[in-house]
Amino acid sequence: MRSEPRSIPPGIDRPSSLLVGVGGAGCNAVAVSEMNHFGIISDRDREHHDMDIVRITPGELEMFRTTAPHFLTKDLPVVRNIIQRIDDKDIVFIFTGLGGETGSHTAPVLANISKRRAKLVVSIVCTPFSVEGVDRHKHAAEGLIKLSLTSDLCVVLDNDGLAKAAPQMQFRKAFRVMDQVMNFVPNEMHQTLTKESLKEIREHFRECSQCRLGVGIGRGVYADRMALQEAFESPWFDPKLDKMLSCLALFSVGDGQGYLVEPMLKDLSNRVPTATWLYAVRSDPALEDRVQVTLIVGMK
Ligand SMILES: Nc1nc2c(ncn2[C@@H]2O[C@H](COP(=O)(O)OP(=O)(O)OP(=O)(O)O)[C@@H](O)[C@H]2O)c(=O)[nH]1
Ligand SMILES: [Mg+2]
Repeated sequence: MRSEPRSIPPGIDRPSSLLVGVGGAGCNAVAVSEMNHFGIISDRDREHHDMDIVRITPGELEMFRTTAPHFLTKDLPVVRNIIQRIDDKDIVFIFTGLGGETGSHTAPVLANISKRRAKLVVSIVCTPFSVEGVDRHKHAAEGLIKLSLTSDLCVVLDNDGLAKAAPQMQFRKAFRVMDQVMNFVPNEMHQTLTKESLKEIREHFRECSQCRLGVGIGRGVYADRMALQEAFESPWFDPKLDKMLSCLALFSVGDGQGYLVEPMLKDLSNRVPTATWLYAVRSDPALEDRVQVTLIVGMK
């Protein structure tokens, strides 16, 4: 049965948000953010980031790998250390590259700790390139199962999507692009959601195990169609239409472009009549005559 998209009531009470990068990739991705952030990295990782860092010892990492997140107690110094940083935040965004040991095994622990304190826990993860080897994929698969159980939303971006879109791109460049794309989620959610809406968002995605991300920008006469087309053709946007369950559309519109939202909502319900859509709109004069749409699509 088809349902009309529901608007998140606009408000001025913005949530307090915190980004946490876990492991080398996660820290690289949060490092480009202007939002409040810190990193969690293992002792053996020699990378230096110009940010607040919590170090994990090999013993702690082994405990995270072998213990279900909800069995870890807050008596552990490292857990207390993390709690201190996330206490009183409304949304905790967790960034990690699955496949390494630190990110794959620590991110679910962090999500579990955050879920008891924050109103919303959103994980944004990338999965390894196919060529990265069996061990990486094994850690990634283990981490993803735990993370989708412990996060309210778990947005998964497959690195292979980027390889398909730009096959000649070097790993290092591809990672920098991925860092930017991952940041769309906190940037847009922080600026469009209100504190009061977070409970509704959490309920909306309750039945979804994973989410996909599509981002598009349009301008000119067909700005609305262009933006949606681009979002649906994003390299990381591969959900099967019949598996799309609960979706969130975040629109940013330039001056005087607000009238484009309604046709875009119609288009969305026509493309995926079986999904339930929530949406929010913000105006951003810097976009001028452009309109940007960010789709977070939850799947069964
Ligand atoms: N977006 C992004 N992804 C990366 C980057 N570096 C690595 N990756 C991806 O993230 C996965 C995990 O790598 P790391 O972050 O180095 O692993 P880690 O969590 O630090 O774990 P260990 O080093 O094994 O303790 C890799 O398999 C790559 O697919 C990066 O700078 N940015
Ligand atoms: Mg590492």
